[in-house]
Amino acid sequence: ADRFDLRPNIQFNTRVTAARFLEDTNQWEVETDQGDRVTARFLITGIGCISTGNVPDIKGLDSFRGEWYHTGNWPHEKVEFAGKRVAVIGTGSSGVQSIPVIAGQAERLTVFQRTPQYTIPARHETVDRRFIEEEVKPHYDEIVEKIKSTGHLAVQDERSALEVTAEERREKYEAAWAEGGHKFVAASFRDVMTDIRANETMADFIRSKIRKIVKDAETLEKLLPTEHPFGSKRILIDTNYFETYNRDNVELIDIRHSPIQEITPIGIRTEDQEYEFDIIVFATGFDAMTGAFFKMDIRGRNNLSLKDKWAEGPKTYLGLQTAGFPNMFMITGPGSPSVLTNMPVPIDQHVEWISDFLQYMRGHDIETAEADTDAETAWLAHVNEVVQPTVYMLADSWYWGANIPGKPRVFTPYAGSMDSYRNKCNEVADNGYEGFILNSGSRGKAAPVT
Ligand code: NA7
Repeated sequence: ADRFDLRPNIQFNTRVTAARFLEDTNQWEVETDQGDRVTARFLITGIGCISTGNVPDIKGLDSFRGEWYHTGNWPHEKVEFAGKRVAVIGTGSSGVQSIPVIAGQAERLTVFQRTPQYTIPARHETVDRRFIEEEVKPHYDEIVEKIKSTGHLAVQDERSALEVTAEERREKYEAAWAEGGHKFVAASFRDVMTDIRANETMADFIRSKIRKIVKDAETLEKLLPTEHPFGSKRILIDTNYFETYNRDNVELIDIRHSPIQEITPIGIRTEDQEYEFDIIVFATGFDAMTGAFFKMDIRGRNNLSLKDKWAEGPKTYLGLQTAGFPNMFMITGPGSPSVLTNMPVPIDQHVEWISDFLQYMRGHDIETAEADTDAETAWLAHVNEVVQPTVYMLADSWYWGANIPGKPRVFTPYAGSMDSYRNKCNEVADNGYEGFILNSGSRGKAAPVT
């Protein structure tokens, strides 16, 4: 912020509560919780895809006498787990990554699991200076280019997992497991995310690893993921997750078979039993993709609220704009690759694409740009089409909004490749921003640009 002298352009500790498009002046009026009322020609949201925490509506939470936290809203002060009986609800990324850490500090940890997960060792390690100086800096441009096109540096094996021998497959998976991280999939066979039989070879391999790690037979049985394909929910990476269940102070409760009934003043009661806790940690995820939008009252033309427009699921053109909301752009909005690729990549691409569009508008005397409804409908159909051949179809996940009761079941991110998405955006720009209605003219008297 200091290097680029950005501080004068940033207002800290401020929450936007509402934004309204004023049709007579073609301006956005933005309201904040600090009492500001600001007008601007453009409204660009960079509010994150997974930034609104979801604490499930479990009966009795108000009555709990201990402390409780949500992983997405963690306090800045240290939470003291030592000597405490702790519950963690949820085993997504936040669960599998916090469980080993909490287990190392708490007197006793009880994990409430709804769905067993596949997770890959992260193998985090210190990056040494020699690696940065000799292997990264001299190849910086090359690395950036590669990441821009695919989202990662891994080289995918162009073969099918099914066309190699079982021995070759095992060797490849073993090497990838030893290296760890998301490369496990990115550097694997081309069809593990699209062919269920290929996918099953990988799922089997991970289950064999879990079997080797977890010692207690009953706990192992609960931990084995069998009901959804690998990668159909967000792929997780962890440090010592499965190993944690070998500790004496850790217990796993399967709430798929014995659901949580209520939270009591002293703990959690499932169908079978009541457990006592000092601290409950909700690792229960987020109201993803749309939650942060709906926390603001955003209104476009004709006072149409975004919440009403998206009541059946978000509708966007390229995940960059939504029809009826002129000059409002979304960075990594619903319908763009966002969370399905390495986040800095789609953010970077959107920021550059939007900046170019704003310059184009300035250069061509365009007052407002807004997505055309037909283009939006066609894009939505395309987003639905590209997810069909993928394993994402085969599980409930936050990609579908399935973790929030009552949320429409719609696949929100764009499941095509980053490369094809980038090409499409570039093509739209090269064709004079086709699919956008561009109006020129003086304020309030917008006329279509021919
Ligand atoms: P996730 O991936 O949405 O995981 C949430 C976990 O909480 C998951 O295991 C859910 O089980 C469980 N959950 C959600 N609601 C409930 C209720 N009501 N009762 C019991 N269990 C519940 O969120 P994370 O924070 O872990 O990760 C989000 C992203 O952040 C992640 O993908 C990374 O990109 C970083 P389920 O699987 O739905 O049965």
